[in-house]
Amino acid sequence: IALKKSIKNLDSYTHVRGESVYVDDINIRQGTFHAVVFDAPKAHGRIKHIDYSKAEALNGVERIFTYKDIPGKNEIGGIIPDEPLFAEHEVHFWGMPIALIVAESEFIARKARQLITIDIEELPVITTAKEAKAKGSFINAPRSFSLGDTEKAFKNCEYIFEGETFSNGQEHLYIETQGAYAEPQENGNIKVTSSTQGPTSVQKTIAQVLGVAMHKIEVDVTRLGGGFGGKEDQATPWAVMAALASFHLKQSVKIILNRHDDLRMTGKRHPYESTYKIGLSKDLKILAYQTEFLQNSGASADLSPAIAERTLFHATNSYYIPNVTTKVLSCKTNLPTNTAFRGFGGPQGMFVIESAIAKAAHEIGVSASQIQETNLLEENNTFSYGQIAKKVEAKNSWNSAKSIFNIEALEREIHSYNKTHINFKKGLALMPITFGISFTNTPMNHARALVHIYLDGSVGISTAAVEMGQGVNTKMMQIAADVFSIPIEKIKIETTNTTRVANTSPSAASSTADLNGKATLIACNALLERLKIVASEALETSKESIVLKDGFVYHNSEKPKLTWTDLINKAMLNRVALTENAHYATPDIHFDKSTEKGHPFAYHVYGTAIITTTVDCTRGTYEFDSVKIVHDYGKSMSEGIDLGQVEGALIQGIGWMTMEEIAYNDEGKLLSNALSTYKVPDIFSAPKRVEVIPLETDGHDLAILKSKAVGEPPLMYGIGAYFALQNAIKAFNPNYDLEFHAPMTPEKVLMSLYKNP
Ligand code: LUZ
Ligand code: MOS
Repeated sequence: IALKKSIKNLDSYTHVRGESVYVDDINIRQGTFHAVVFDAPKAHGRIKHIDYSKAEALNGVERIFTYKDIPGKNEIGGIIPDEPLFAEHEVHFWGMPIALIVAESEFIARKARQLITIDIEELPVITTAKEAKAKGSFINAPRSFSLGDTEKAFKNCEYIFEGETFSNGQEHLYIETQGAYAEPQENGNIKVTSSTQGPTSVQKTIAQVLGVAMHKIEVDVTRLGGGFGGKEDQATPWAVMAALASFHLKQSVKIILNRHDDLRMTGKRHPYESTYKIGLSKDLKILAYQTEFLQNSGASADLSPAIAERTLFHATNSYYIPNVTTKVLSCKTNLPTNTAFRGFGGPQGMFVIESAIAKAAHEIGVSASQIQETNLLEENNTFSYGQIAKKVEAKNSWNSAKSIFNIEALEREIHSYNKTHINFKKGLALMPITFGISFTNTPMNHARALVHIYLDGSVGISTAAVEMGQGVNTKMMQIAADVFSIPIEKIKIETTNTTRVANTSPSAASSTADLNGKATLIACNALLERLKIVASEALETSKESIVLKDGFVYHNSEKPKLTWTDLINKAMLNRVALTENAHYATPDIHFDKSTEKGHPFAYHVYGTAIITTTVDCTRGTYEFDSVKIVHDYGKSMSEGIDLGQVEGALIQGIGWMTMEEIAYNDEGKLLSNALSTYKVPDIFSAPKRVEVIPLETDGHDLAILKSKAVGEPPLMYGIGAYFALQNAIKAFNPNYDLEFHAPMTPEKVLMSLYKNP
């Protein structure tokens, strides 16, 4: 069966019927308790006293758990052990968990929460990365990448520009909020259903907090209602809390954060304050580039060090710059611990280089696209981290976008529109992207698959992949269907479960389909080889002449000799193993942190977007007229799913750059704490037209069936939205002094339109 590239995400059938199961939909056991978190009402301070007595006395409250009830370690940090599950004597952010209230119902637990009183001696609050830097408040040591000799190169530059940029955080807004359900099993074992991207880290952390062996904890995931990185690390605490309560009470415990609690207690994309210095030659070659990124990490490390690292990896986006010095500081503040978010620090880095280019273009008096085009990455260029760029598609995607979408005509159209309109102005920007695929932490790049063929010929597959709407389960089915040449209906993807596939990396880094798909492919191919031997014996022919096609076994003729089910029956009678367990680890990748050089990425994904906008210059409001993209899918194995990823990521990127505005006050309290004050793009603010043309390329051998990773890269097309708006503002207000402070909200657009007129 040739791959059905037009396949739909198979989850869509249960989604539209409301039959898809999320944590909150599980049939709960009789006697299940419900839990609500009591959290810090101040961003920084010493806990003087907490009075739980009234809450404990409330009818229906079973028990309140604090750090004192932890039998193992009060520690949930991943990369650095600096994060308690429950605050002990100090609180470090507004929303930091202090206790877990367990009651007969969520309603009662919430009521009890209101009865708790707390006395906190307040300490100084840091909310910005700059303040943290000034006070020497850091998560870890700074990191720095360098290539060439930046200092010397600046001496030879015709133009040098310096400036500052800011990009704000971003709320994940997964539709399914954080949650978990813990059920006690016999012998003190616990099964936890979690809405997590990383079942193994949930399992490991529960074991650590409870002080038990990992094999006592089973973590199961059916699917997530969105993750976007927000559940790579931060699904863990809620699962640990449910497990802790279940451990003590010997009862099932369920916790589902409501939207308010989720918004207040969980971290977001990291805000970055950055400075840049860019140097260009007379013919617009970028000769030197220097940056310092201040990452607002929040109260503890979480994934911040890895995210900071990816900022450095993507600091030059799609450009070759021979002399680069980049530095990143992970700044410890009193905000909720910021975390993974689609792009993982890459977008933050790319926004700075695009800002530097926009600034240079403005000052020199050329268009930014001239500078972008002049510096696009070419084959065998070196990235600042030492990897040699291979199979580069930067120019190919750029030139294709320009010609396919007729950029000259678009530019002429905009020019004449702006000439004839006074109160409305249009702007256009091009946004090339280059994104590295692999976990930057090399040891994480592995996965396993467990494939059973049942005796009726149906197939069950378990992997480490977590389905979170991205369609990875459909891709796994396609792989098995392709290898066995059987219809997709014969294949089932099991839940992601730590007892079937152990020691897994999270579903993240756009790599889930590649890693788990390769493992599935290896397992299926091993079974196929075995089955071909069975067939060749049954048909008394050579193994090489056996072909499986469309559910039948053939050899040397058009007539099928056996059905797939006959073949499986014969294999059973011959006592041949119909189960295979396969392991895949990405070859060829390595990175040496002592030199900050290596070959960390299996491959890169490329593409170019052209974004156009119309600004209402009386109101500051805007629309995106169109986004036209040429994207490098490699050889897409599921065109609809991949297109969905591009569209979703693009709009999420535009939201980050233009309308999603996270606000904390100086005391560290989240102001944008509801969906009435935090706006994500809806159908009305989505671009009026989105066109995505696949770039014709060979794909890459390290991509599953040459179908390149698609989850994160297209988010960064959204960065172009900022610069399209800026160009429209410039058309109205030539005296506008460029600022690089995202998001570019309508308020900010309005102010910019009338600044120094
Ligand atoms: N998660 C992670 C990621 O742990 N390492 C990565 O390199 C990464 N990249 C993107 C998204 N999540
Ligand atoms: Mo992620 S930002 O969990 O790939």
